[in-house]
Amino acid sequence: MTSTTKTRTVTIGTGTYTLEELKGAYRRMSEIRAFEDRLHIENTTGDIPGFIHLYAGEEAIAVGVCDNLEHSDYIASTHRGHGHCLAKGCGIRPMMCEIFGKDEGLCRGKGGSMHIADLSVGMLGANGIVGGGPPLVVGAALSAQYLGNSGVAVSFTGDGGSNQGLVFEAMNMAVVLNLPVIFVFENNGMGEATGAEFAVGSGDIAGRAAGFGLPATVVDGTDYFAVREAAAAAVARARAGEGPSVIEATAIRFYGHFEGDAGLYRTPEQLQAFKDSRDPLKIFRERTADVIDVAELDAIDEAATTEVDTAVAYARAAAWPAPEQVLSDVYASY
Ligand SMILES: Cc1ncc(C[n+]2csc(CCOP(=O)(O)OP(=O)(O)O)c2C)c(N)n1
Repeated sequence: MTSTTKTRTVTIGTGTYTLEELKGAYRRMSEIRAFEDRLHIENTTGDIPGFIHLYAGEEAIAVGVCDNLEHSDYIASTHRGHGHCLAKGCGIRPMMCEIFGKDEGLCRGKGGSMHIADLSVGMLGANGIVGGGPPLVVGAALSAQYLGNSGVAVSFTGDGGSNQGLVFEAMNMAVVLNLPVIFVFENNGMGEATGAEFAVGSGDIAGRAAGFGLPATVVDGTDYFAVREAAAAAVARARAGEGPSVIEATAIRFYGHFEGDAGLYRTPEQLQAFKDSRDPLKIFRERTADVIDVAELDAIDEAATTEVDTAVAYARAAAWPAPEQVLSDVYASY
């Protein structure tokens, strides 16, 4: 790492960042962590309708990718979508209202955790259909290519989702049409309770890209800088009209598959060892230890917790959708 106080920029890996950019990246990861840690507790009250799947442990993937994107670019998420939403710019309060089913939620309380969408920031939606994101971003990228606006579209898909047939169709079509797409595979080693080493044939998700003629990179998804650099290269390639690519990012999810999962497929000791060695926030702190004071990062954590506390209180007190809204937004209108 090198730094200059004159320009206030820091070089980490092959990237150069201002201190404000670094603190912003940490803040976004910290907000995701605070959001998910709080939902883990809130869910036990029974006041959250539907299932929730928490993203803690994978923060560096969403933030490392989305820090290369503009609001005019598109992402398509998964059932584990809160981190992607926050990283792409969805607000903490309207997301919390959505998860609590309230009228001020991003989808007026009708989507809930697994269907949050906010087109104003290019967030096409969380998705209960495993493997559903890649075909969506192929469509979004086709529109960007047609309009010639240099937009890119990114899908996030799990290791389990990587085995879905429509993912392969989407990859093939992206190559055939030379679309500005990045397929990000979040390999957290588990699809529900099934290990990726059992369910992923060959065990090599990124290796499958070669079959479509797609460039692919494998990165440590717990290292913000590794993800950020890999995504920067893929985004630059897509914006330059050089076509789609694949990133496989490895990480560990810190909570169960869904809230309520007994998690019997890993011991508390194994989980603790993962948390000790593969926590993206801790790793970010280590990599920036020479340039950012610990106290500043602690203050960012505290502010994130306070913002989430405020959002929960707001969402709990917020109004339910009016009964007459039940059929609004059910069908698209043009
Ligand atoms: C098409 C489809 N098949 C099965 C499911 C049930 N399901 C929900 S999440 C999940 C596991 C997904 O694992 P992975 O893609 O690795 O994502 P992770 O949960 O690890 O983030 C499955 C099988 C579903 N929602 N959609």
